[in-house]
Amino acid sequence: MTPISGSEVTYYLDKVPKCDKIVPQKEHCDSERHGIRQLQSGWADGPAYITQCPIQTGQSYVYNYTIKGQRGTLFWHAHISWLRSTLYGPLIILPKKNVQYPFVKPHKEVPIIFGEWFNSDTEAIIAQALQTGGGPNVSEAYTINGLPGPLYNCSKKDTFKLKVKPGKTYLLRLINAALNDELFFGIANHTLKVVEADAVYVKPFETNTILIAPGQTTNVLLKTKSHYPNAAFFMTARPYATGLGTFDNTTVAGILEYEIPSNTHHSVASSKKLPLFKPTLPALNDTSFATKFANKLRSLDNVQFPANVPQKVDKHFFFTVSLGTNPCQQNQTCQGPNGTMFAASVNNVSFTMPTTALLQSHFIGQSNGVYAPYFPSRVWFMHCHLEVHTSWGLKMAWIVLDGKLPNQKLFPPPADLPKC
Ligand SMILES: [Cu+2]
Repeated sequence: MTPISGSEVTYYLDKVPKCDKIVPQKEHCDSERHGIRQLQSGWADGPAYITQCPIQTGQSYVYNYTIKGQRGTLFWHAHISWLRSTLYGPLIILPKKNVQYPFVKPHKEVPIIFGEWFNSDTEAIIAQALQTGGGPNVSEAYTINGLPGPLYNCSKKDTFKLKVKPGKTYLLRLINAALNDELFFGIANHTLKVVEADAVYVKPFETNTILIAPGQTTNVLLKTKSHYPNAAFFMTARPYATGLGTFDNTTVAGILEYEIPSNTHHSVASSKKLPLFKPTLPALNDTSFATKFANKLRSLDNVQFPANVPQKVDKHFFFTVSLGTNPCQQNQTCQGPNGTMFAASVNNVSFTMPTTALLQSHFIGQSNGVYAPYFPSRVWFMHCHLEVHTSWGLKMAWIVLDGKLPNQKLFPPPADLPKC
């Protein structure tokens, strides 16, 4: 499989509605703009069989929605089965014109998107796992901007290189688009300043390593060394894993390279022999680091960017999220723990995908057997972003009824919404 490197889509805030267009190559597909608040545009949210039927083979579909009150790094990805393994890209919302970042203006902005590389078809991998009940085969490599880097066999020429100038500040927009793995990331001999997470500004803090879960984004400032360092620096990512299952225990590396100053006498040859430093990442199961890192994330909460969280709770919900097993069917042998089948659930229910989109089937009024009791005005898919857990059933749908106010109602679906 060949990863499709994401084309960069830039959105400006609060202007005319913008669209993005996903053209699937060979399989049924649909895509989600991960993290966009779809205000009265729930039909454009994307998850297959939740807010729409999949885009059929050879077809394209244009999503039409307006972004309001959001800016930062998000990403878009396919949202059916495991197709997002190759179909994803950055979605960058710039601040409104003349609105500054709440941090130093970067010299340059660079999206860095982590992916997961499989040598075989990911649809076959998950189909096999669901049949046998065992854990799916793990990926062969991780990638940075589609490139696995020199720590894998024969991949030296497929290395992401970030060329920088001394004494500048770079904004790295980190996105974890891997399917199943939380990742540590660091750059040798450099400190990162975290300034944003999931398109929300945070209280800046410095760290050598960041931890980023699949589906998350983190913006960091990288201040380069004041002088040409006569060295190059690996930037590496590898998983944080504490479970019992198997996982891809490999390391992806890119290289941070300083531009050779024009007033010095470094030849091209000598630049190739530069020492290459490697970052030290936490141990694979360093939960103490993970906890400390998560505890540092605080909203910026200043006058310009207040943390306006709801202070009054109208209704409390209680959820249990679990990873467990189902018994093996008779006359079958299963490859889950002790001959069982892996399963996951929310409130002890493993969600089974419907065959018609929940939102659509309802709105059209054909809810026989698909969705019966009420009129769901909006449907939001809540699921684990470790895709294997979602496949095992760790997913559910929220149904939001129409409110009394005009802006609390769902519009009719777009006329060209794909059909099941
Ligand atoms: Cu997502």
